[in-house]
Amino acid sequence: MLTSGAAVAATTWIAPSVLALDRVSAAVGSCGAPPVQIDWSNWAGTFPNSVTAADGTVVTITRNDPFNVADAGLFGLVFNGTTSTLDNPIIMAMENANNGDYTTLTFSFSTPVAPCFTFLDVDFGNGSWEDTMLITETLGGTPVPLGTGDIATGSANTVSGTNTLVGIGSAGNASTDGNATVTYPSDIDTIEIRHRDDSTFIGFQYIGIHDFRWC
Ligand SMILES: [Ca+2]
Ligand SMILES: [Ca+2]
Repeated sequence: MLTSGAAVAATTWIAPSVLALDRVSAAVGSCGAPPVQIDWSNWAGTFPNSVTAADGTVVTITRNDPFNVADAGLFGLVFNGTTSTLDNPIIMAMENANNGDYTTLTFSFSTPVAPCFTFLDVDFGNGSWEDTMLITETLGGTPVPLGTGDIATGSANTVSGTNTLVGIGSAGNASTDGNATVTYPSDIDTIEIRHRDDSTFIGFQYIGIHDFRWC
């Protein structure tokens, strides 16, 4: 069960970040036109530690839980259902113990690609959780910057600082308010996604990562 989403936030519609039209062709909450290369539904209920994409690219996934805060029954596993309107996302879930605790998922690609994918439920509960995503990527070991224009935010999150997406409002489990789509402007071969909480809240929080697409 994914129970941390608060009641649907109220709302004033907030314009998503402006994107170059050749980067993303769909609205917030869904990755654009490139074909689905990895549909996580094929690994529902499991941790997909190594997968072969539709085009043959092999993607290896590793989990890191340096503070021992991950929810063992959810962290890195593909959710067996639909949440935030999208089916079968990989879940990052934790019960942080101290301000700044985090978990990490690292995706390593056998050949460089420029993927896009949608985060689910990156949100903030007033006086409780604050999902903070530090997204770093490299090509041959060299960092590839992820600019503000490369992340189409939802109304419950915003880009805050370099490669950082942070929750600013609560998103219900059936809404797209906490969804945000990342589109890489150039090739990468490694993506590290760190789920952190900078609030003093101690308790359960989660985010999701939907299908990977690239041309
Ligand atoms: Ca799917
Ligand atoms: Ca969340």
